[in-house]
Amino acid sequence: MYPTKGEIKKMLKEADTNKDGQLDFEEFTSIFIKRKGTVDEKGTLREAFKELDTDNSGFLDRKELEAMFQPGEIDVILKDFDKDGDGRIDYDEFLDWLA
Ligand SMILES: [Ca+2]
Ligand SMILES: [Ca+2]
Repeated sequence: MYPTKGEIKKMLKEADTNKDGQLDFEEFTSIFIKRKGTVDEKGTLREAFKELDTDNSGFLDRKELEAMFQPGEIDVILKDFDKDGDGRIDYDEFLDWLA
């Protein structure tokens, strides 16, 4: 059972711990940290990544991140994730961020 896009969104909403209607960077991180202990950790993270990667390019670009984040948040995410500076998040960068 892989999470659907709706489930990911629900998960993100539930992670909004201070209930301000916005998911801040820390809350977003906590979702994946929480999931890291599960048996199918890698599979789950890969599926989460694939759900975000709507055009299946293997990268999360700004447009895809915009579906879920405010522009200011995307700046932070790209700054933190994008180790090679190509403006996109690949799966390795996504995993690195969690390490
Ligand atoms: Ca993509
Ligand atoms: Ca990159």
